[in-house]
Amino acid sequence: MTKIALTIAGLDPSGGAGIIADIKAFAAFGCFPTAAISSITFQNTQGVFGSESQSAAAIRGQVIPILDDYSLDSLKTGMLPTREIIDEVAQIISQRGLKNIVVDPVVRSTSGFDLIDNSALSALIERLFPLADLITPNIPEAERISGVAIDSEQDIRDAADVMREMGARNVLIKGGHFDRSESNEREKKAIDYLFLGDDLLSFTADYHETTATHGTGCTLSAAIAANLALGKDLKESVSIAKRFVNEAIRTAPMIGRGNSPINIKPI
Ligand code: PXL
Repeated sequence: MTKIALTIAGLDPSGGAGIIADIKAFAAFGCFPTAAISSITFQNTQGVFGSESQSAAAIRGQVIPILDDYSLDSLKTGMLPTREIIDEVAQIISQRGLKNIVVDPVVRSTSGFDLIDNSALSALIERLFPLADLITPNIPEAERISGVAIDSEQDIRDAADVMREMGARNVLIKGGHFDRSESNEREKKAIDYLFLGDDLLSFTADYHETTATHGTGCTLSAAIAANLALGKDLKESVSIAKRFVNEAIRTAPMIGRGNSPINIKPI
């Protein structure tokens, strides 16, 4: 049985992040990819130079015909730049009873471009967190959402608690952005923290000192959604996706003049 995954996310025309990364990740796990564009961004490996958000009607116009035609096995959301888009996506999820929802709370690009405004961020928290099976903030995102400054593992727990109080059932905080200035164990490891209900699980991978990181967040959440579509549970999906992204970073093609896209391919 072919499993079908949908991404609602931004278009990065240079191919590293957003829906192109999501589609590649879905396909790498054998899922049939579908995609709706929330925003057309203007960017390359060196930075994001602007974006044009789609209207809520354009989101509905793209997504409803897909849902009328296919039975969806999972949904991943990425960059959702406006409150109107977020309200529309939340309404579609509720109305259609969609399952296996991974929300990547995309806040800003690595190069510092704000991909979402404050009003949209509060809509994301209020409307989408309660509908998500998993949210996948990185450390800067977890800090902006929770208001907790993260310098330690305890801070990560505190930030996760705040986000769970906001309505997120399960939270994956990605440790790739941890400050590595002090030499300790974390210096050589990329640790992700999965708060699964009341349990905390950590996933450790070798940290690669590299600039080839463009698209890692998108790819991870899409790979988790793909594995949920295949019927894996959340813990196994995160574990498989983490290894997948780590390998994609390790074998990145080093193209472009900035942060190279990672190598999203079947393993
Ligand atoms: O990694 C965050 C992200 C998500 N989606 C799109 C992006 C970016 C970062 O640049 O461009 C479309």
